[in-house]
Amino acid sequence: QTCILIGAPVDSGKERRGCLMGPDAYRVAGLTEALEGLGHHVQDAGNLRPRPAVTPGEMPNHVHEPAETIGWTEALAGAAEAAMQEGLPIFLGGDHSLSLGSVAGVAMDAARRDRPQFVLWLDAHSDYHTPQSTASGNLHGTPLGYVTGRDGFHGFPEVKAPVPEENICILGLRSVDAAEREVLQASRIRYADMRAIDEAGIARPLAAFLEDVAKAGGALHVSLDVDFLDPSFAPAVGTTVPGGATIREAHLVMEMICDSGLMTSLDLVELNPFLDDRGRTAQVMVDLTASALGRRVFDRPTHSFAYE
Ligand code: DIR
Ligand code: MN
Ligand code: MN
Ligand code: MN
Repeated sequence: QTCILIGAPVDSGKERRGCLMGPDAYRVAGLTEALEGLGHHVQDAGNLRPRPAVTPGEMPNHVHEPAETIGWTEALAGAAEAAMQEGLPIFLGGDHSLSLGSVAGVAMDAARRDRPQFVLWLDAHSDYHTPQSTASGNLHGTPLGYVTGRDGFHGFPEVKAPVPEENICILGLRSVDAAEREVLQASRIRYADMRAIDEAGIARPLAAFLEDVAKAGGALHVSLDVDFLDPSFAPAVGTTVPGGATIREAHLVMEMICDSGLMTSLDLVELNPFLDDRGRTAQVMVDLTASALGRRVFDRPTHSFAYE
């Protein structure tokens, strides 16, 4: 298959700088070579630039750099929708605010094809804030709020194809703000926090979700935040939270995604190469991407979504 690498050096979604170096770190870590080695055709589209910053409408004062994030959202939504015609886009972040645009754009493409859009969110955080509910003012905590059509994103492009809450699954949660917890629990978004994963394993909730995507004939966007992973082997992220997914849990998720054949687009987000240790986090992210796109030890002769 054709993989389209879209560099998105977005750094406006939070205070701490450095994610703008992410796209080049993935290139240096050998993403193209890894995917070509698996037989894919790789097209590196280079790095995107944001549309000129526009003054947002009513935005709470503590919201950090809304104008720049609006510019990125416009650019990314357009690029995402266009890339879906050509192959499987891989968005090289950049912080997680890039997903306001990437998810909005791929969902537009799915809507035009009359396919339901599904989203798998691999993250320590639920990223379900609005500009009104965020305490930090960091818009990297808002992409799921935006793409589901929550109110308050004044000045952002209108979300023409909102993703239904029940089509979203979050795995890896261990840091959920009070204001998000209430709305998340009241929503139809499904999620497994790290305790649930400890108790039942990560394969069960993922298999159940993939089965629903398959039954619905859906398009599947996967959004992989570096902080989904335990910081002991993925330290290059501004918001480390101990107790994350192990390297094997993360590879299992990617291998199951690959076996399902359902993934249609992918975000790699929150890598901050300035905080990395000899490139090891970038390398782990490249290896996980390779697992999602076919790297394996042995083929599994039959695959099933059932983990009963
Ligand atoms: C936090 C951090 N919940 C916030 N969010 C992060 O600022 O709203 N998401 N790091 O991945
Ligand atoms: Mn900033
Ligand atoms: Mn995130
Ligand atoms: Mn996170």
